[in-house]
Amino acid sequence: MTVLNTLTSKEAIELENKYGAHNYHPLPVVISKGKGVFVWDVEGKKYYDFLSAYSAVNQGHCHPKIVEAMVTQAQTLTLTSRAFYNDQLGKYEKFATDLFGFDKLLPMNTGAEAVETALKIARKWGYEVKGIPEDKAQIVVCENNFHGRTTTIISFSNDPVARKNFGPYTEGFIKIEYDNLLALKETLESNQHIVAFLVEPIQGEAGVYVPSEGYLAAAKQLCETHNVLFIADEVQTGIARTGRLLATCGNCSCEDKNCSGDPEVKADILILGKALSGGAYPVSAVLANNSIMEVIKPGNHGSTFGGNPIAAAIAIAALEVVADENLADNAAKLGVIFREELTLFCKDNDLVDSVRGKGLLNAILINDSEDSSTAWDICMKLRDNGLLAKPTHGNIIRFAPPLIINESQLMECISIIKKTISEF
Ligand code: IF1
Repeated sequence: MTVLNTLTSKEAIELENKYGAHNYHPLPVVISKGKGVFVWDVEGKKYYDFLSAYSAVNQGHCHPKIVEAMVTQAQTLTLTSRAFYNDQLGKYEKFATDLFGFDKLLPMNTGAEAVETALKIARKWGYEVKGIPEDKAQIVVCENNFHGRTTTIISFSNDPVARKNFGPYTEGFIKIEYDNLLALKETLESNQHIVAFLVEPIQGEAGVYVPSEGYLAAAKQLCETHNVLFIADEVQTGIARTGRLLATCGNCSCEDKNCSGDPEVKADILILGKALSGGAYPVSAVLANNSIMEVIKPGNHGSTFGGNPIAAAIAIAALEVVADENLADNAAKLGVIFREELTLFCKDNDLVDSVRGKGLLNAILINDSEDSSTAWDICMKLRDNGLLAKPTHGNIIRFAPPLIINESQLMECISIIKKTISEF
């Protein structure tokens, strides 16, 4: 059988169903082109993208500056492995460490790999700097976390779908309630072997759960008191998504125009992925200061593709776009409008319970049971009306457009969302 260039949506879906593993349940739409905030399906229908590849495409689809960096580098040098130096990686490491305010960066490819990297660094730091006895290191994590899908990461997930029948599980993790400072305090006080606290500044997969004001700063303070590393997983919240360059902005040098970061919350280990590449390429990174990062020695960790020249060139361009186009400010400003408009809508609509989020990472709660199909049905109708979004946890719909969206586009999308839901 020949795989034709021009498939219909139906044919493309059938191919994936037949020849691909069924590890996803996609919305039935087959996208073949993207530009800015829009994507087009193979039949030429245009949609607003309100998922942004799970926040990887913050800079918008096929951003010309990112594509240009990618193509130019692809025509020059793609991969050397880390057995040799390449002329792009150092430039990128300097650029990113200056921007985020850390001494060093360790480059990887996917978010899960970067999380794994952070866990390894924290454990090694625990043994070699903190003086934890061999094999006793513990890392505190939060209930309902999402940090990726490797065997170790799913070991500390409490989502049965992600976890069941993938054991035996990796040891060394203590789970506490998210947004609960007392739980963190008691755990840190009662266990001398804790090396790190791993946390999402906003829990994405859990349904865009924003913690109480001051939670992260106080958690960081508790970690400092107990000589425990505060690891921020900003794979999803980072790169301007929540209205600042980072949700845990620390003393990064991202300039006032892009950042109103809370100076009290600076991670000891920062994990980035997704929009670090603007969605053009898998690029992830772990950042830390020398006192932590220097526990990693040659041979301790790495990846064939991590730090490759294409990734480095793309990441610089992707970060420049965030600053050049004031994406953090735009996300902050439009996020306020989005939540105001939908909060008003909730008041007269019984189907939408509430809206929550920060910047342009938002979700609505559908007033129906978790196992109902209402949120899915709404997403199908949104699709028909030209807007793509996806439910999470059954009754929650996440809305995360590219951060380059403008106010009139956002208003149009808000009216599509209102009209669609009103029809239910
Ligand atoms: C999927 C959600 C988003 C992440 C955080 C690490 C990773 C992720 C905070 C791993 C990945 C994804 C992956 C995705 C669904 C998704 C997601 F629905 F689960 F919550 F973004 F909204 N840390 N998040 O959110 O990064 O290895 O995937 O590059 O399809 O599994 P990765």
